[in-house]
Amino acid sequence: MTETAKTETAILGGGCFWCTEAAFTELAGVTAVQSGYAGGQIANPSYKQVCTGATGHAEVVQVTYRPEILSFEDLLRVFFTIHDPTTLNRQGADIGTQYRSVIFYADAAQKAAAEKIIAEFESSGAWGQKIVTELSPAPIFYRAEPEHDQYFARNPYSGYCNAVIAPKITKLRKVFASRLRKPA
Ligand code: MHO
Repeated sequence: MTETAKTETAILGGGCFWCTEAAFTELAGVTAVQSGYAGGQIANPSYKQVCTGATGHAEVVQVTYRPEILSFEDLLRVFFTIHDPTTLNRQGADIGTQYRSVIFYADAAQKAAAEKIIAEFESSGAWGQKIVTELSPAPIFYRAEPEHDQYFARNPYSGYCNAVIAPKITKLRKVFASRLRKPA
């Protein structure tokens, strides 16, 4: 009889979800990454609605991971490396509350871990400025439309993917080489 491996989930917003989905998918210990929306005022928002910034949702990913392989703290270290947590409601050219940096924590342990890793990155001076990442209890997560699934994998040469996502993936592979999933 095989035992089902224990998994946990985290909801993280680090700007455009095509980017964060692509990055987290590369990590060993991550079993699923789903793009979606969280933290806004209406139920079942569409991409078009979220893009206006008017609904209050952030673009997020729901990451399912095996904590004995990848701890929540290590997942956050990746999170704080692959997006800029110092620009309020903005990632590069993407501007608006839908691109805010946010950790929607599932419980008190995730909240405490988030506070710890934020302090770690602030004191290391990695970003040189104050971290503005929002920390809020996890609200309802709404899946994004299927056309956003594996967006980078399916559209690697589109202008945005090439200009914005590819450099993040390059950084991830360099900084977290030892944490990448082994090729199948
Ligand atoms: N500014 C980009 C963002 C993509 S992202 C999934 C675009 O509109 O293509 O929000």
